[in-house]
Amino acid sequence: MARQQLSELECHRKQFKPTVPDILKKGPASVRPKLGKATRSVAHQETVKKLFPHTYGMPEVSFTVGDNRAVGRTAVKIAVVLSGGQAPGGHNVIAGLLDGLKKANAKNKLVGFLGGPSGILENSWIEITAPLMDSYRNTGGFDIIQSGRTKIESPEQFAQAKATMQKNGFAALIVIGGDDSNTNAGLLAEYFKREQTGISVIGVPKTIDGDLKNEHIGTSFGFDTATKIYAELVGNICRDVNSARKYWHFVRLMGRSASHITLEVGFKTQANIVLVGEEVLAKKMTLSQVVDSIARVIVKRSALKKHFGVALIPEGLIEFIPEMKELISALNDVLADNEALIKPMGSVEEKKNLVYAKLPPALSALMRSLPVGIASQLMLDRDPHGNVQVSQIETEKLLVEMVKAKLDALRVAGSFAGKFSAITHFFGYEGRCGAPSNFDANYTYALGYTAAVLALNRLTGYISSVKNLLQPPARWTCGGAPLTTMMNVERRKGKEKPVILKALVTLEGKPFKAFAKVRDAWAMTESYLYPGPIQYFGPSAVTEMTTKTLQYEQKKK
Ligand code: FBP
Repeated sequence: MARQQLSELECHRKQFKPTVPDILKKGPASVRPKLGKATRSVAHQETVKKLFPHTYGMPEVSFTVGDNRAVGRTAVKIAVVLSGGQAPGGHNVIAGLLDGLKKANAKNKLVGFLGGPSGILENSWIEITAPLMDSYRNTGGFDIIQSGRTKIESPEQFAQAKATMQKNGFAALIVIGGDDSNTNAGLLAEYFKREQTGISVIGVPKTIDGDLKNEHIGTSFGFDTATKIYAELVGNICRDVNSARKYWHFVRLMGRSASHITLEVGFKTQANIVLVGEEVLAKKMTLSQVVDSIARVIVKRSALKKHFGVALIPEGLIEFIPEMKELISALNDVLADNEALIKPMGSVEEKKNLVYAKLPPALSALMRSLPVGIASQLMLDRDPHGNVQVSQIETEKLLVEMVKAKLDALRVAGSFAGKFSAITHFFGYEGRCGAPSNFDANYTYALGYTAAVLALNRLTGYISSVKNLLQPPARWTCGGAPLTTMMNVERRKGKEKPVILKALVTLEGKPFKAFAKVRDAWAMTESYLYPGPIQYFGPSAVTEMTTKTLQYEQKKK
């Protein structure tokens, strides 16, 4: 249903007209997809080729100007689905899609599956009409059709997806999702082609985590807005810290595995400590080495009478610490193998004792060394598959408790005489549904419009690719990249699976190198930056600003 009541900002924001890349301005009928070179997957080429016999090796597609009136001749119905975690800009992808489709032929229809991929299986959808769309333009969230994390995996589910698409006469499915959802889009495209359905599947790169990127995707949408929201909050904390000068704030930031969000927020605020999970892994650091590295900064600052500071911790840190990863995996096995024994146990203590006895001695000792609350959390918070829910572990609290213990030991040894009073935060959901920044509003609209052009041209197995992102939006280039080019083979749940390669922070990458040069200065000083709230109106220097990550990665020098 169209939303009746809008906030003041939403009313004004509704008027915002995304800048359409020049190539798309005259609509799908004036865009010709130009086929480039044949492609290959990033790794494991032979295996990926075997798994995708119908869609492997397809050429890259770039859009050029040209008469293409055929795309609007027959009216089509196209379906869209939002998959996985929310990311600012999802509604504008749908707006771009709708506008692209209607521009090609006013009789074209767009429908949205409800509640994520489960909507495909349950044949649950609504039509995205113009009035409905208009009340969601330039807004955050995925509430227009909601999202979900159901994975279409089994042969029965694939057949069900095909049945739904065919029964309703949908010519294409647009999957807006992260690496896993786009992997699924690639598998569906392959299946639909094998079954000769003629149904296209096109992906759109979404995730605040920023880890779905490669030579075809400069950034996933939502990263820009989410990091701006977190940076505003962290900047405010930095200013509070610098005013009160009595607390250390430990802030965990979302990002299931990659540390891009934390690094970007680090650039935007210049907090004293910025942990990067990928560096911890590269250096094979133990938990106690991570704790020591934090304690060192606290001790040094306290020697300057600075008993305060801000530390940023990526959500995925735990899994980058090799021994913790090992512990979590062993714990998953022990919990699964002993479920019958554990289930009837009354107290957590009883359960813990059993687990301590079953774990290999070194891991048992590690688990015993963890603060009581965290050890219990490891035992209790399990996902539907029975695995430890790593994203629920309060790493910021774990680190504060362990740092406290370390500082106490240093105090006894006479090497620390300062104060340490810590406050913890977790910023995650706060950033996922914010109103998209101008960058994300423009980018998502262009991604959606591009997806419409790809689908109208009956291409399949492609992801919408909008490039040249450091230029003004009018100069962005548009096209598609085959999903198979991004795939490699990884072990998932004990089986070899083709998956889109996740882009982690690399220590050789320009963003990390830039950070490594300045982090010591950030540690000892109060060079905090206060980015403030996202600006939607006003000088372009603030309204059109992109991320430091994108700038470091894409600037020529
Ligand atoms: P996507 O990769 O699906 O975009 O989701 C990312 C994310 O926001 C992570 O940052 C976070 O760890 C996770 O989702 C939280 O998931 P949930 O919404 O299921 O709690």
